[in-house]
Amino acid sequence: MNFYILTLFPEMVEDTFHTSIMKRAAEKELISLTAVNIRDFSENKHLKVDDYPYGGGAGMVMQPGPVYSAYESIKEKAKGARVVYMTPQGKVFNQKMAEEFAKEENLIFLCGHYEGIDERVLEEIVTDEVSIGDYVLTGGELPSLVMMDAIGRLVPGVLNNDVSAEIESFHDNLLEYPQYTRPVTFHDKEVPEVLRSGHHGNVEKWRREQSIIRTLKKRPDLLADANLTKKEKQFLENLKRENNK
Ligand code: 6GU
Repeated sequence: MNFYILTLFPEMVEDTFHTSIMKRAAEKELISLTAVNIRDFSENKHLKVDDYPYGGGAGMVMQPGPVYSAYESIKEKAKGARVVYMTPQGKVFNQKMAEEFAKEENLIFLCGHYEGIDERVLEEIVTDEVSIGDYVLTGGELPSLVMMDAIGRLVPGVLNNDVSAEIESFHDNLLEYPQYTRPVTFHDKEVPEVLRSGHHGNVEKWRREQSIIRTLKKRPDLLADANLTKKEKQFLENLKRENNK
């Protein structure tokens, strides 16, 4: 997976990206990041890339020329890549979208700043508009880092344990079950007996049930799209009935 990012703050993205698991994945050449500084394509001797909005109003708008030239500088290498514009007006990012984007070979992220980017260049190059939630940030850099982390960890080989990407939170639209490690007793609380029993089937069943219990308690909205067996649906109905007593 090759990520490209068009930004006014390349160091911010590169430094954060090249940390921990993504750093190791980049060293293994499973993923790569190319940050393009939009300012390098300024058409102005002061390296300005923004100007006042036509029609008036607060703030500055990023000019179309430098954004387009930055895009052109990588478009051959990133052949056929989707161009993801990070904006609070976009579709709200979720795990399903991460899984879809993870199938791509190249992805280009476009990060705006100030009051936004001239509409004409957006119309020309953007294929997807994505937001990371209903709040406003100062730029698209943090959102694109969020997306690259969520997508990068799905690339085969990036996580040590290749099953862990599947069984974590949001697999089957359920939250993750509780985890325990040594010691057996901490502050008078014991690790559940079933996890120490060595009975694989019972452990699996207990974990699935805990996932359902947790999802019902913390994120009941997820259950509408959860992948449950007939038995698990019955278990969920019993839980709801118990809760209503
Ligand atoms: Cl993608 N950009 C900005 N500027 N703010 C956001 C966002 C994106 N997602 C949530 N808030």
